[in-house]
Amino acid sequence: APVKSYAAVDLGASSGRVMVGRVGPDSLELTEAHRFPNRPVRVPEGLRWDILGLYGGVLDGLKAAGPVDSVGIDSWAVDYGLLDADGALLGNPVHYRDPRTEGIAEKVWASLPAERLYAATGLQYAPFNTLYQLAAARGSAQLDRAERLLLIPDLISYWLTGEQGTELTNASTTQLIDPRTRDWAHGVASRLDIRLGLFAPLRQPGDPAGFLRPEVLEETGLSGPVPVTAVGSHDTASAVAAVPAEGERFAYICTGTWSLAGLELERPVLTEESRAANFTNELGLDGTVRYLRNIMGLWLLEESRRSWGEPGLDVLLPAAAEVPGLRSVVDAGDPAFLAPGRMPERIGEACRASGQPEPYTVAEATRCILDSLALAHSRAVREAQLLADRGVDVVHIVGGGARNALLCQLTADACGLPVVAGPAEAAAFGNVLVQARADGLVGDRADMRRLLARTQRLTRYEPRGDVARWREAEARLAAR
Ligand code: LFR
Repeated sequence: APVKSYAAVDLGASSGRVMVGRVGPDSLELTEAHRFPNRPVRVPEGLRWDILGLYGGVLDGLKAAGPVDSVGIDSWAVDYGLLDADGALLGNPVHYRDPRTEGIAEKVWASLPAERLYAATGLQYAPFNTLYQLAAARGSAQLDRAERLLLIPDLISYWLTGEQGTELTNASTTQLIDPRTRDWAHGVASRLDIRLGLFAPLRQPGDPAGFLRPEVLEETGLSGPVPVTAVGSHDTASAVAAVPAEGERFAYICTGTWSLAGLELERPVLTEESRAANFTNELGLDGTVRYLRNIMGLWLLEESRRSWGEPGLDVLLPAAAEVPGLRSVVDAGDPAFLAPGRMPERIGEACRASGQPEPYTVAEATRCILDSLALAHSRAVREAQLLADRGVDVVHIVGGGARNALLCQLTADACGLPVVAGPAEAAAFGNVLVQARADGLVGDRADMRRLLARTQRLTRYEPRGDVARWREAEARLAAR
């Protein structure tokens, strides 16, 4: 049987990559064709994505990838580019960490109460949900002139193919989708005066999304036709598709810049308790719901390393493993950590405010961050089970953090459950597997997961039985 090749374009908050997946009936291999930095740029108007730079990196990557049977694109969620009536991009896409949405949610809730918004969309409150970004942009010259809004992967796809669409899993992060109908939330949009006509028609993961344009073929040296396939274009949707789990009794944590911790469900949970606990119902493959909580993730460490002069993880992690654990913890779900800058100071301040010692050395600060992440992971896994009435026996960690043995062990300890770590490049795997499935090479979601479990090296961490200490640390935060 043939082995086929698929290019996965995976754009993350700090780097983009083009990976090549080779898929056979019983084989799955991923190699990196090209990796390039994603450096947000601060201009006088605010924090922006260098989208042309990213597109250039994608073209370089496709060239390095060589002949492939199709291409799929995923990226972080919620952000978008606006196009004018000629299809030209109106300005650089705004970064979700840009402060323009400060104070906007309260204004939105004045016309549509938060409770009703949650019941209609199932999306957790985050200041950067596309809905709030559009509310913040209301009346701007750019939005007034816009005829089309394309989410980041859909914009890259448009430039590659000339065709426009709005892929569903990422559309669900706009807060303009009803998770029950998996279609636009018309009532919400009209109430908030958001033009749904800005969005291109919805498409599903697995749908055809056009062919590389002749100019793209020329620039990349590929020979056509090369189809582009819509994948779970939200990176988290692709990553969850690549959780190598068996059955249903598992939780997942997608770790990278963010930690996304939760469950895969068949139906959304839209209760008031769920809203109060800030769980989100994003849409996944095949009618599934990604029921999860956003946790600040390794952003806390990356931002801290930036202000420490970029010490390597090979030095930081062993040092952090040596210092006493659970001395101080912060709430890693707190939006107070969203903006860039002064991260170690802000963490120190949060420790002091909750009556805990401030980390003194870099090793202590690193340990505080990892303990805090593990604690937030365990809280999300526990609360998701209660709110969704679904028990789990194992926690899967995928994404970059799966390589961080200390974080994986601490998460197992805090959860009191075994952790299975890997694959680290989950988003790219999910991207590739959805293309292979559209191509008829793999079967359903369970087959995709079985193929991963059989072919990828996974690491298991057993809990070390000190859950009570973690609950005690959690109480310090709650007492605040
Ligand atoms: C992870 C992610 C999260 C989303 C955040 C912002 O890369 O896509 O799922 O909440 O980035 O878009």
